[in-house]
Amino acid sequence: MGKETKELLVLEDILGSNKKIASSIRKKLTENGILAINLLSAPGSGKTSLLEKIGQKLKNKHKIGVIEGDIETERDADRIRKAGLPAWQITTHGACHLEAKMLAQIFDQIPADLDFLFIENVGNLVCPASFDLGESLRIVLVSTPEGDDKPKKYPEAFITSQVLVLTKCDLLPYLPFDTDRVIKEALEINPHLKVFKTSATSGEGLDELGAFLEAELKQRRSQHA
Ligand SMILES: Nc1nc2c(ncn2[C@@H]2O[C@H](COP(=O)(O)OP(=O)(O)O)[C@@H](O)[C@H]2O)c(=O)[nH]1
Ligand SMILES: [Mg+2]
Repeated sequence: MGKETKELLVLEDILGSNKKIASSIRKKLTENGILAINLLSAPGSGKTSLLEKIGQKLKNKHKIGVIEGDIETERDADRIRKAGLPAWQITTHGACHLEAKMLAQIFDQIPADLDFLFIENVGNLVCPASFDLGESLRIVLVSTPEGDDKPKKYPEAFITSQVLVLTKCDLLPYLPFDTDRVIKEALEINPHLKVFKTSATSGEGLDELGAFLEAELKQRRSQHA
């Protein structure tokens, strides 16, 4: 067997076992009526800031938990706790993405009566796209300073997501970022993407995103009932 074939078989094995664990996580979350949301994007694109703000909006009406994925440190979980939300940090010690087995290890700490479970993946637009975590909704974020050429360079993240959130839209007056181009490219890759333009700084688009998430929760619960 050639080296490349062996590598492919190992990868298929890892993805296969990840899929099994993810399916059992999804089953438990769905049974408990929890909407789990996996956030994918490059480092620094505004995942934690968005969660701080959207979490504060939703927490008056809903029970929320946040899983934070990072290579090292508890920094993002600390930020989320400061925003008044419970958070669990997973440190991957080098791995560039979260895997379902990492969630399974802390799963018994997650309250069964949550409404929303947000999962902030490791900052990376590539590897996290291949690993199902048992979520019911996947959000890909693109921040305006990253440039408007990203969807076709990193298609997998856009193909596997249901929602595209453009972040840091308050910076648009200062950047050569063509919002229409990004949305057009993203929709060419995945026509089903629901798109939101947001800013954690100005608050733009957060009410709309919050209302969408609440509607998704309601719809999925009624489907499962
Ligand atoms: N101007 C602006 N800066 C933002 C916004 N959201 C986040 N940032 C800044 O971008 C940097 C990275 O944000 P962070 O939430 O840590 O990104 P993450 O690595 O994806 O979690 C921080 O310095 C934030 O203050 C935004 O909406 N507008
Ligand atoms: Mg973060």
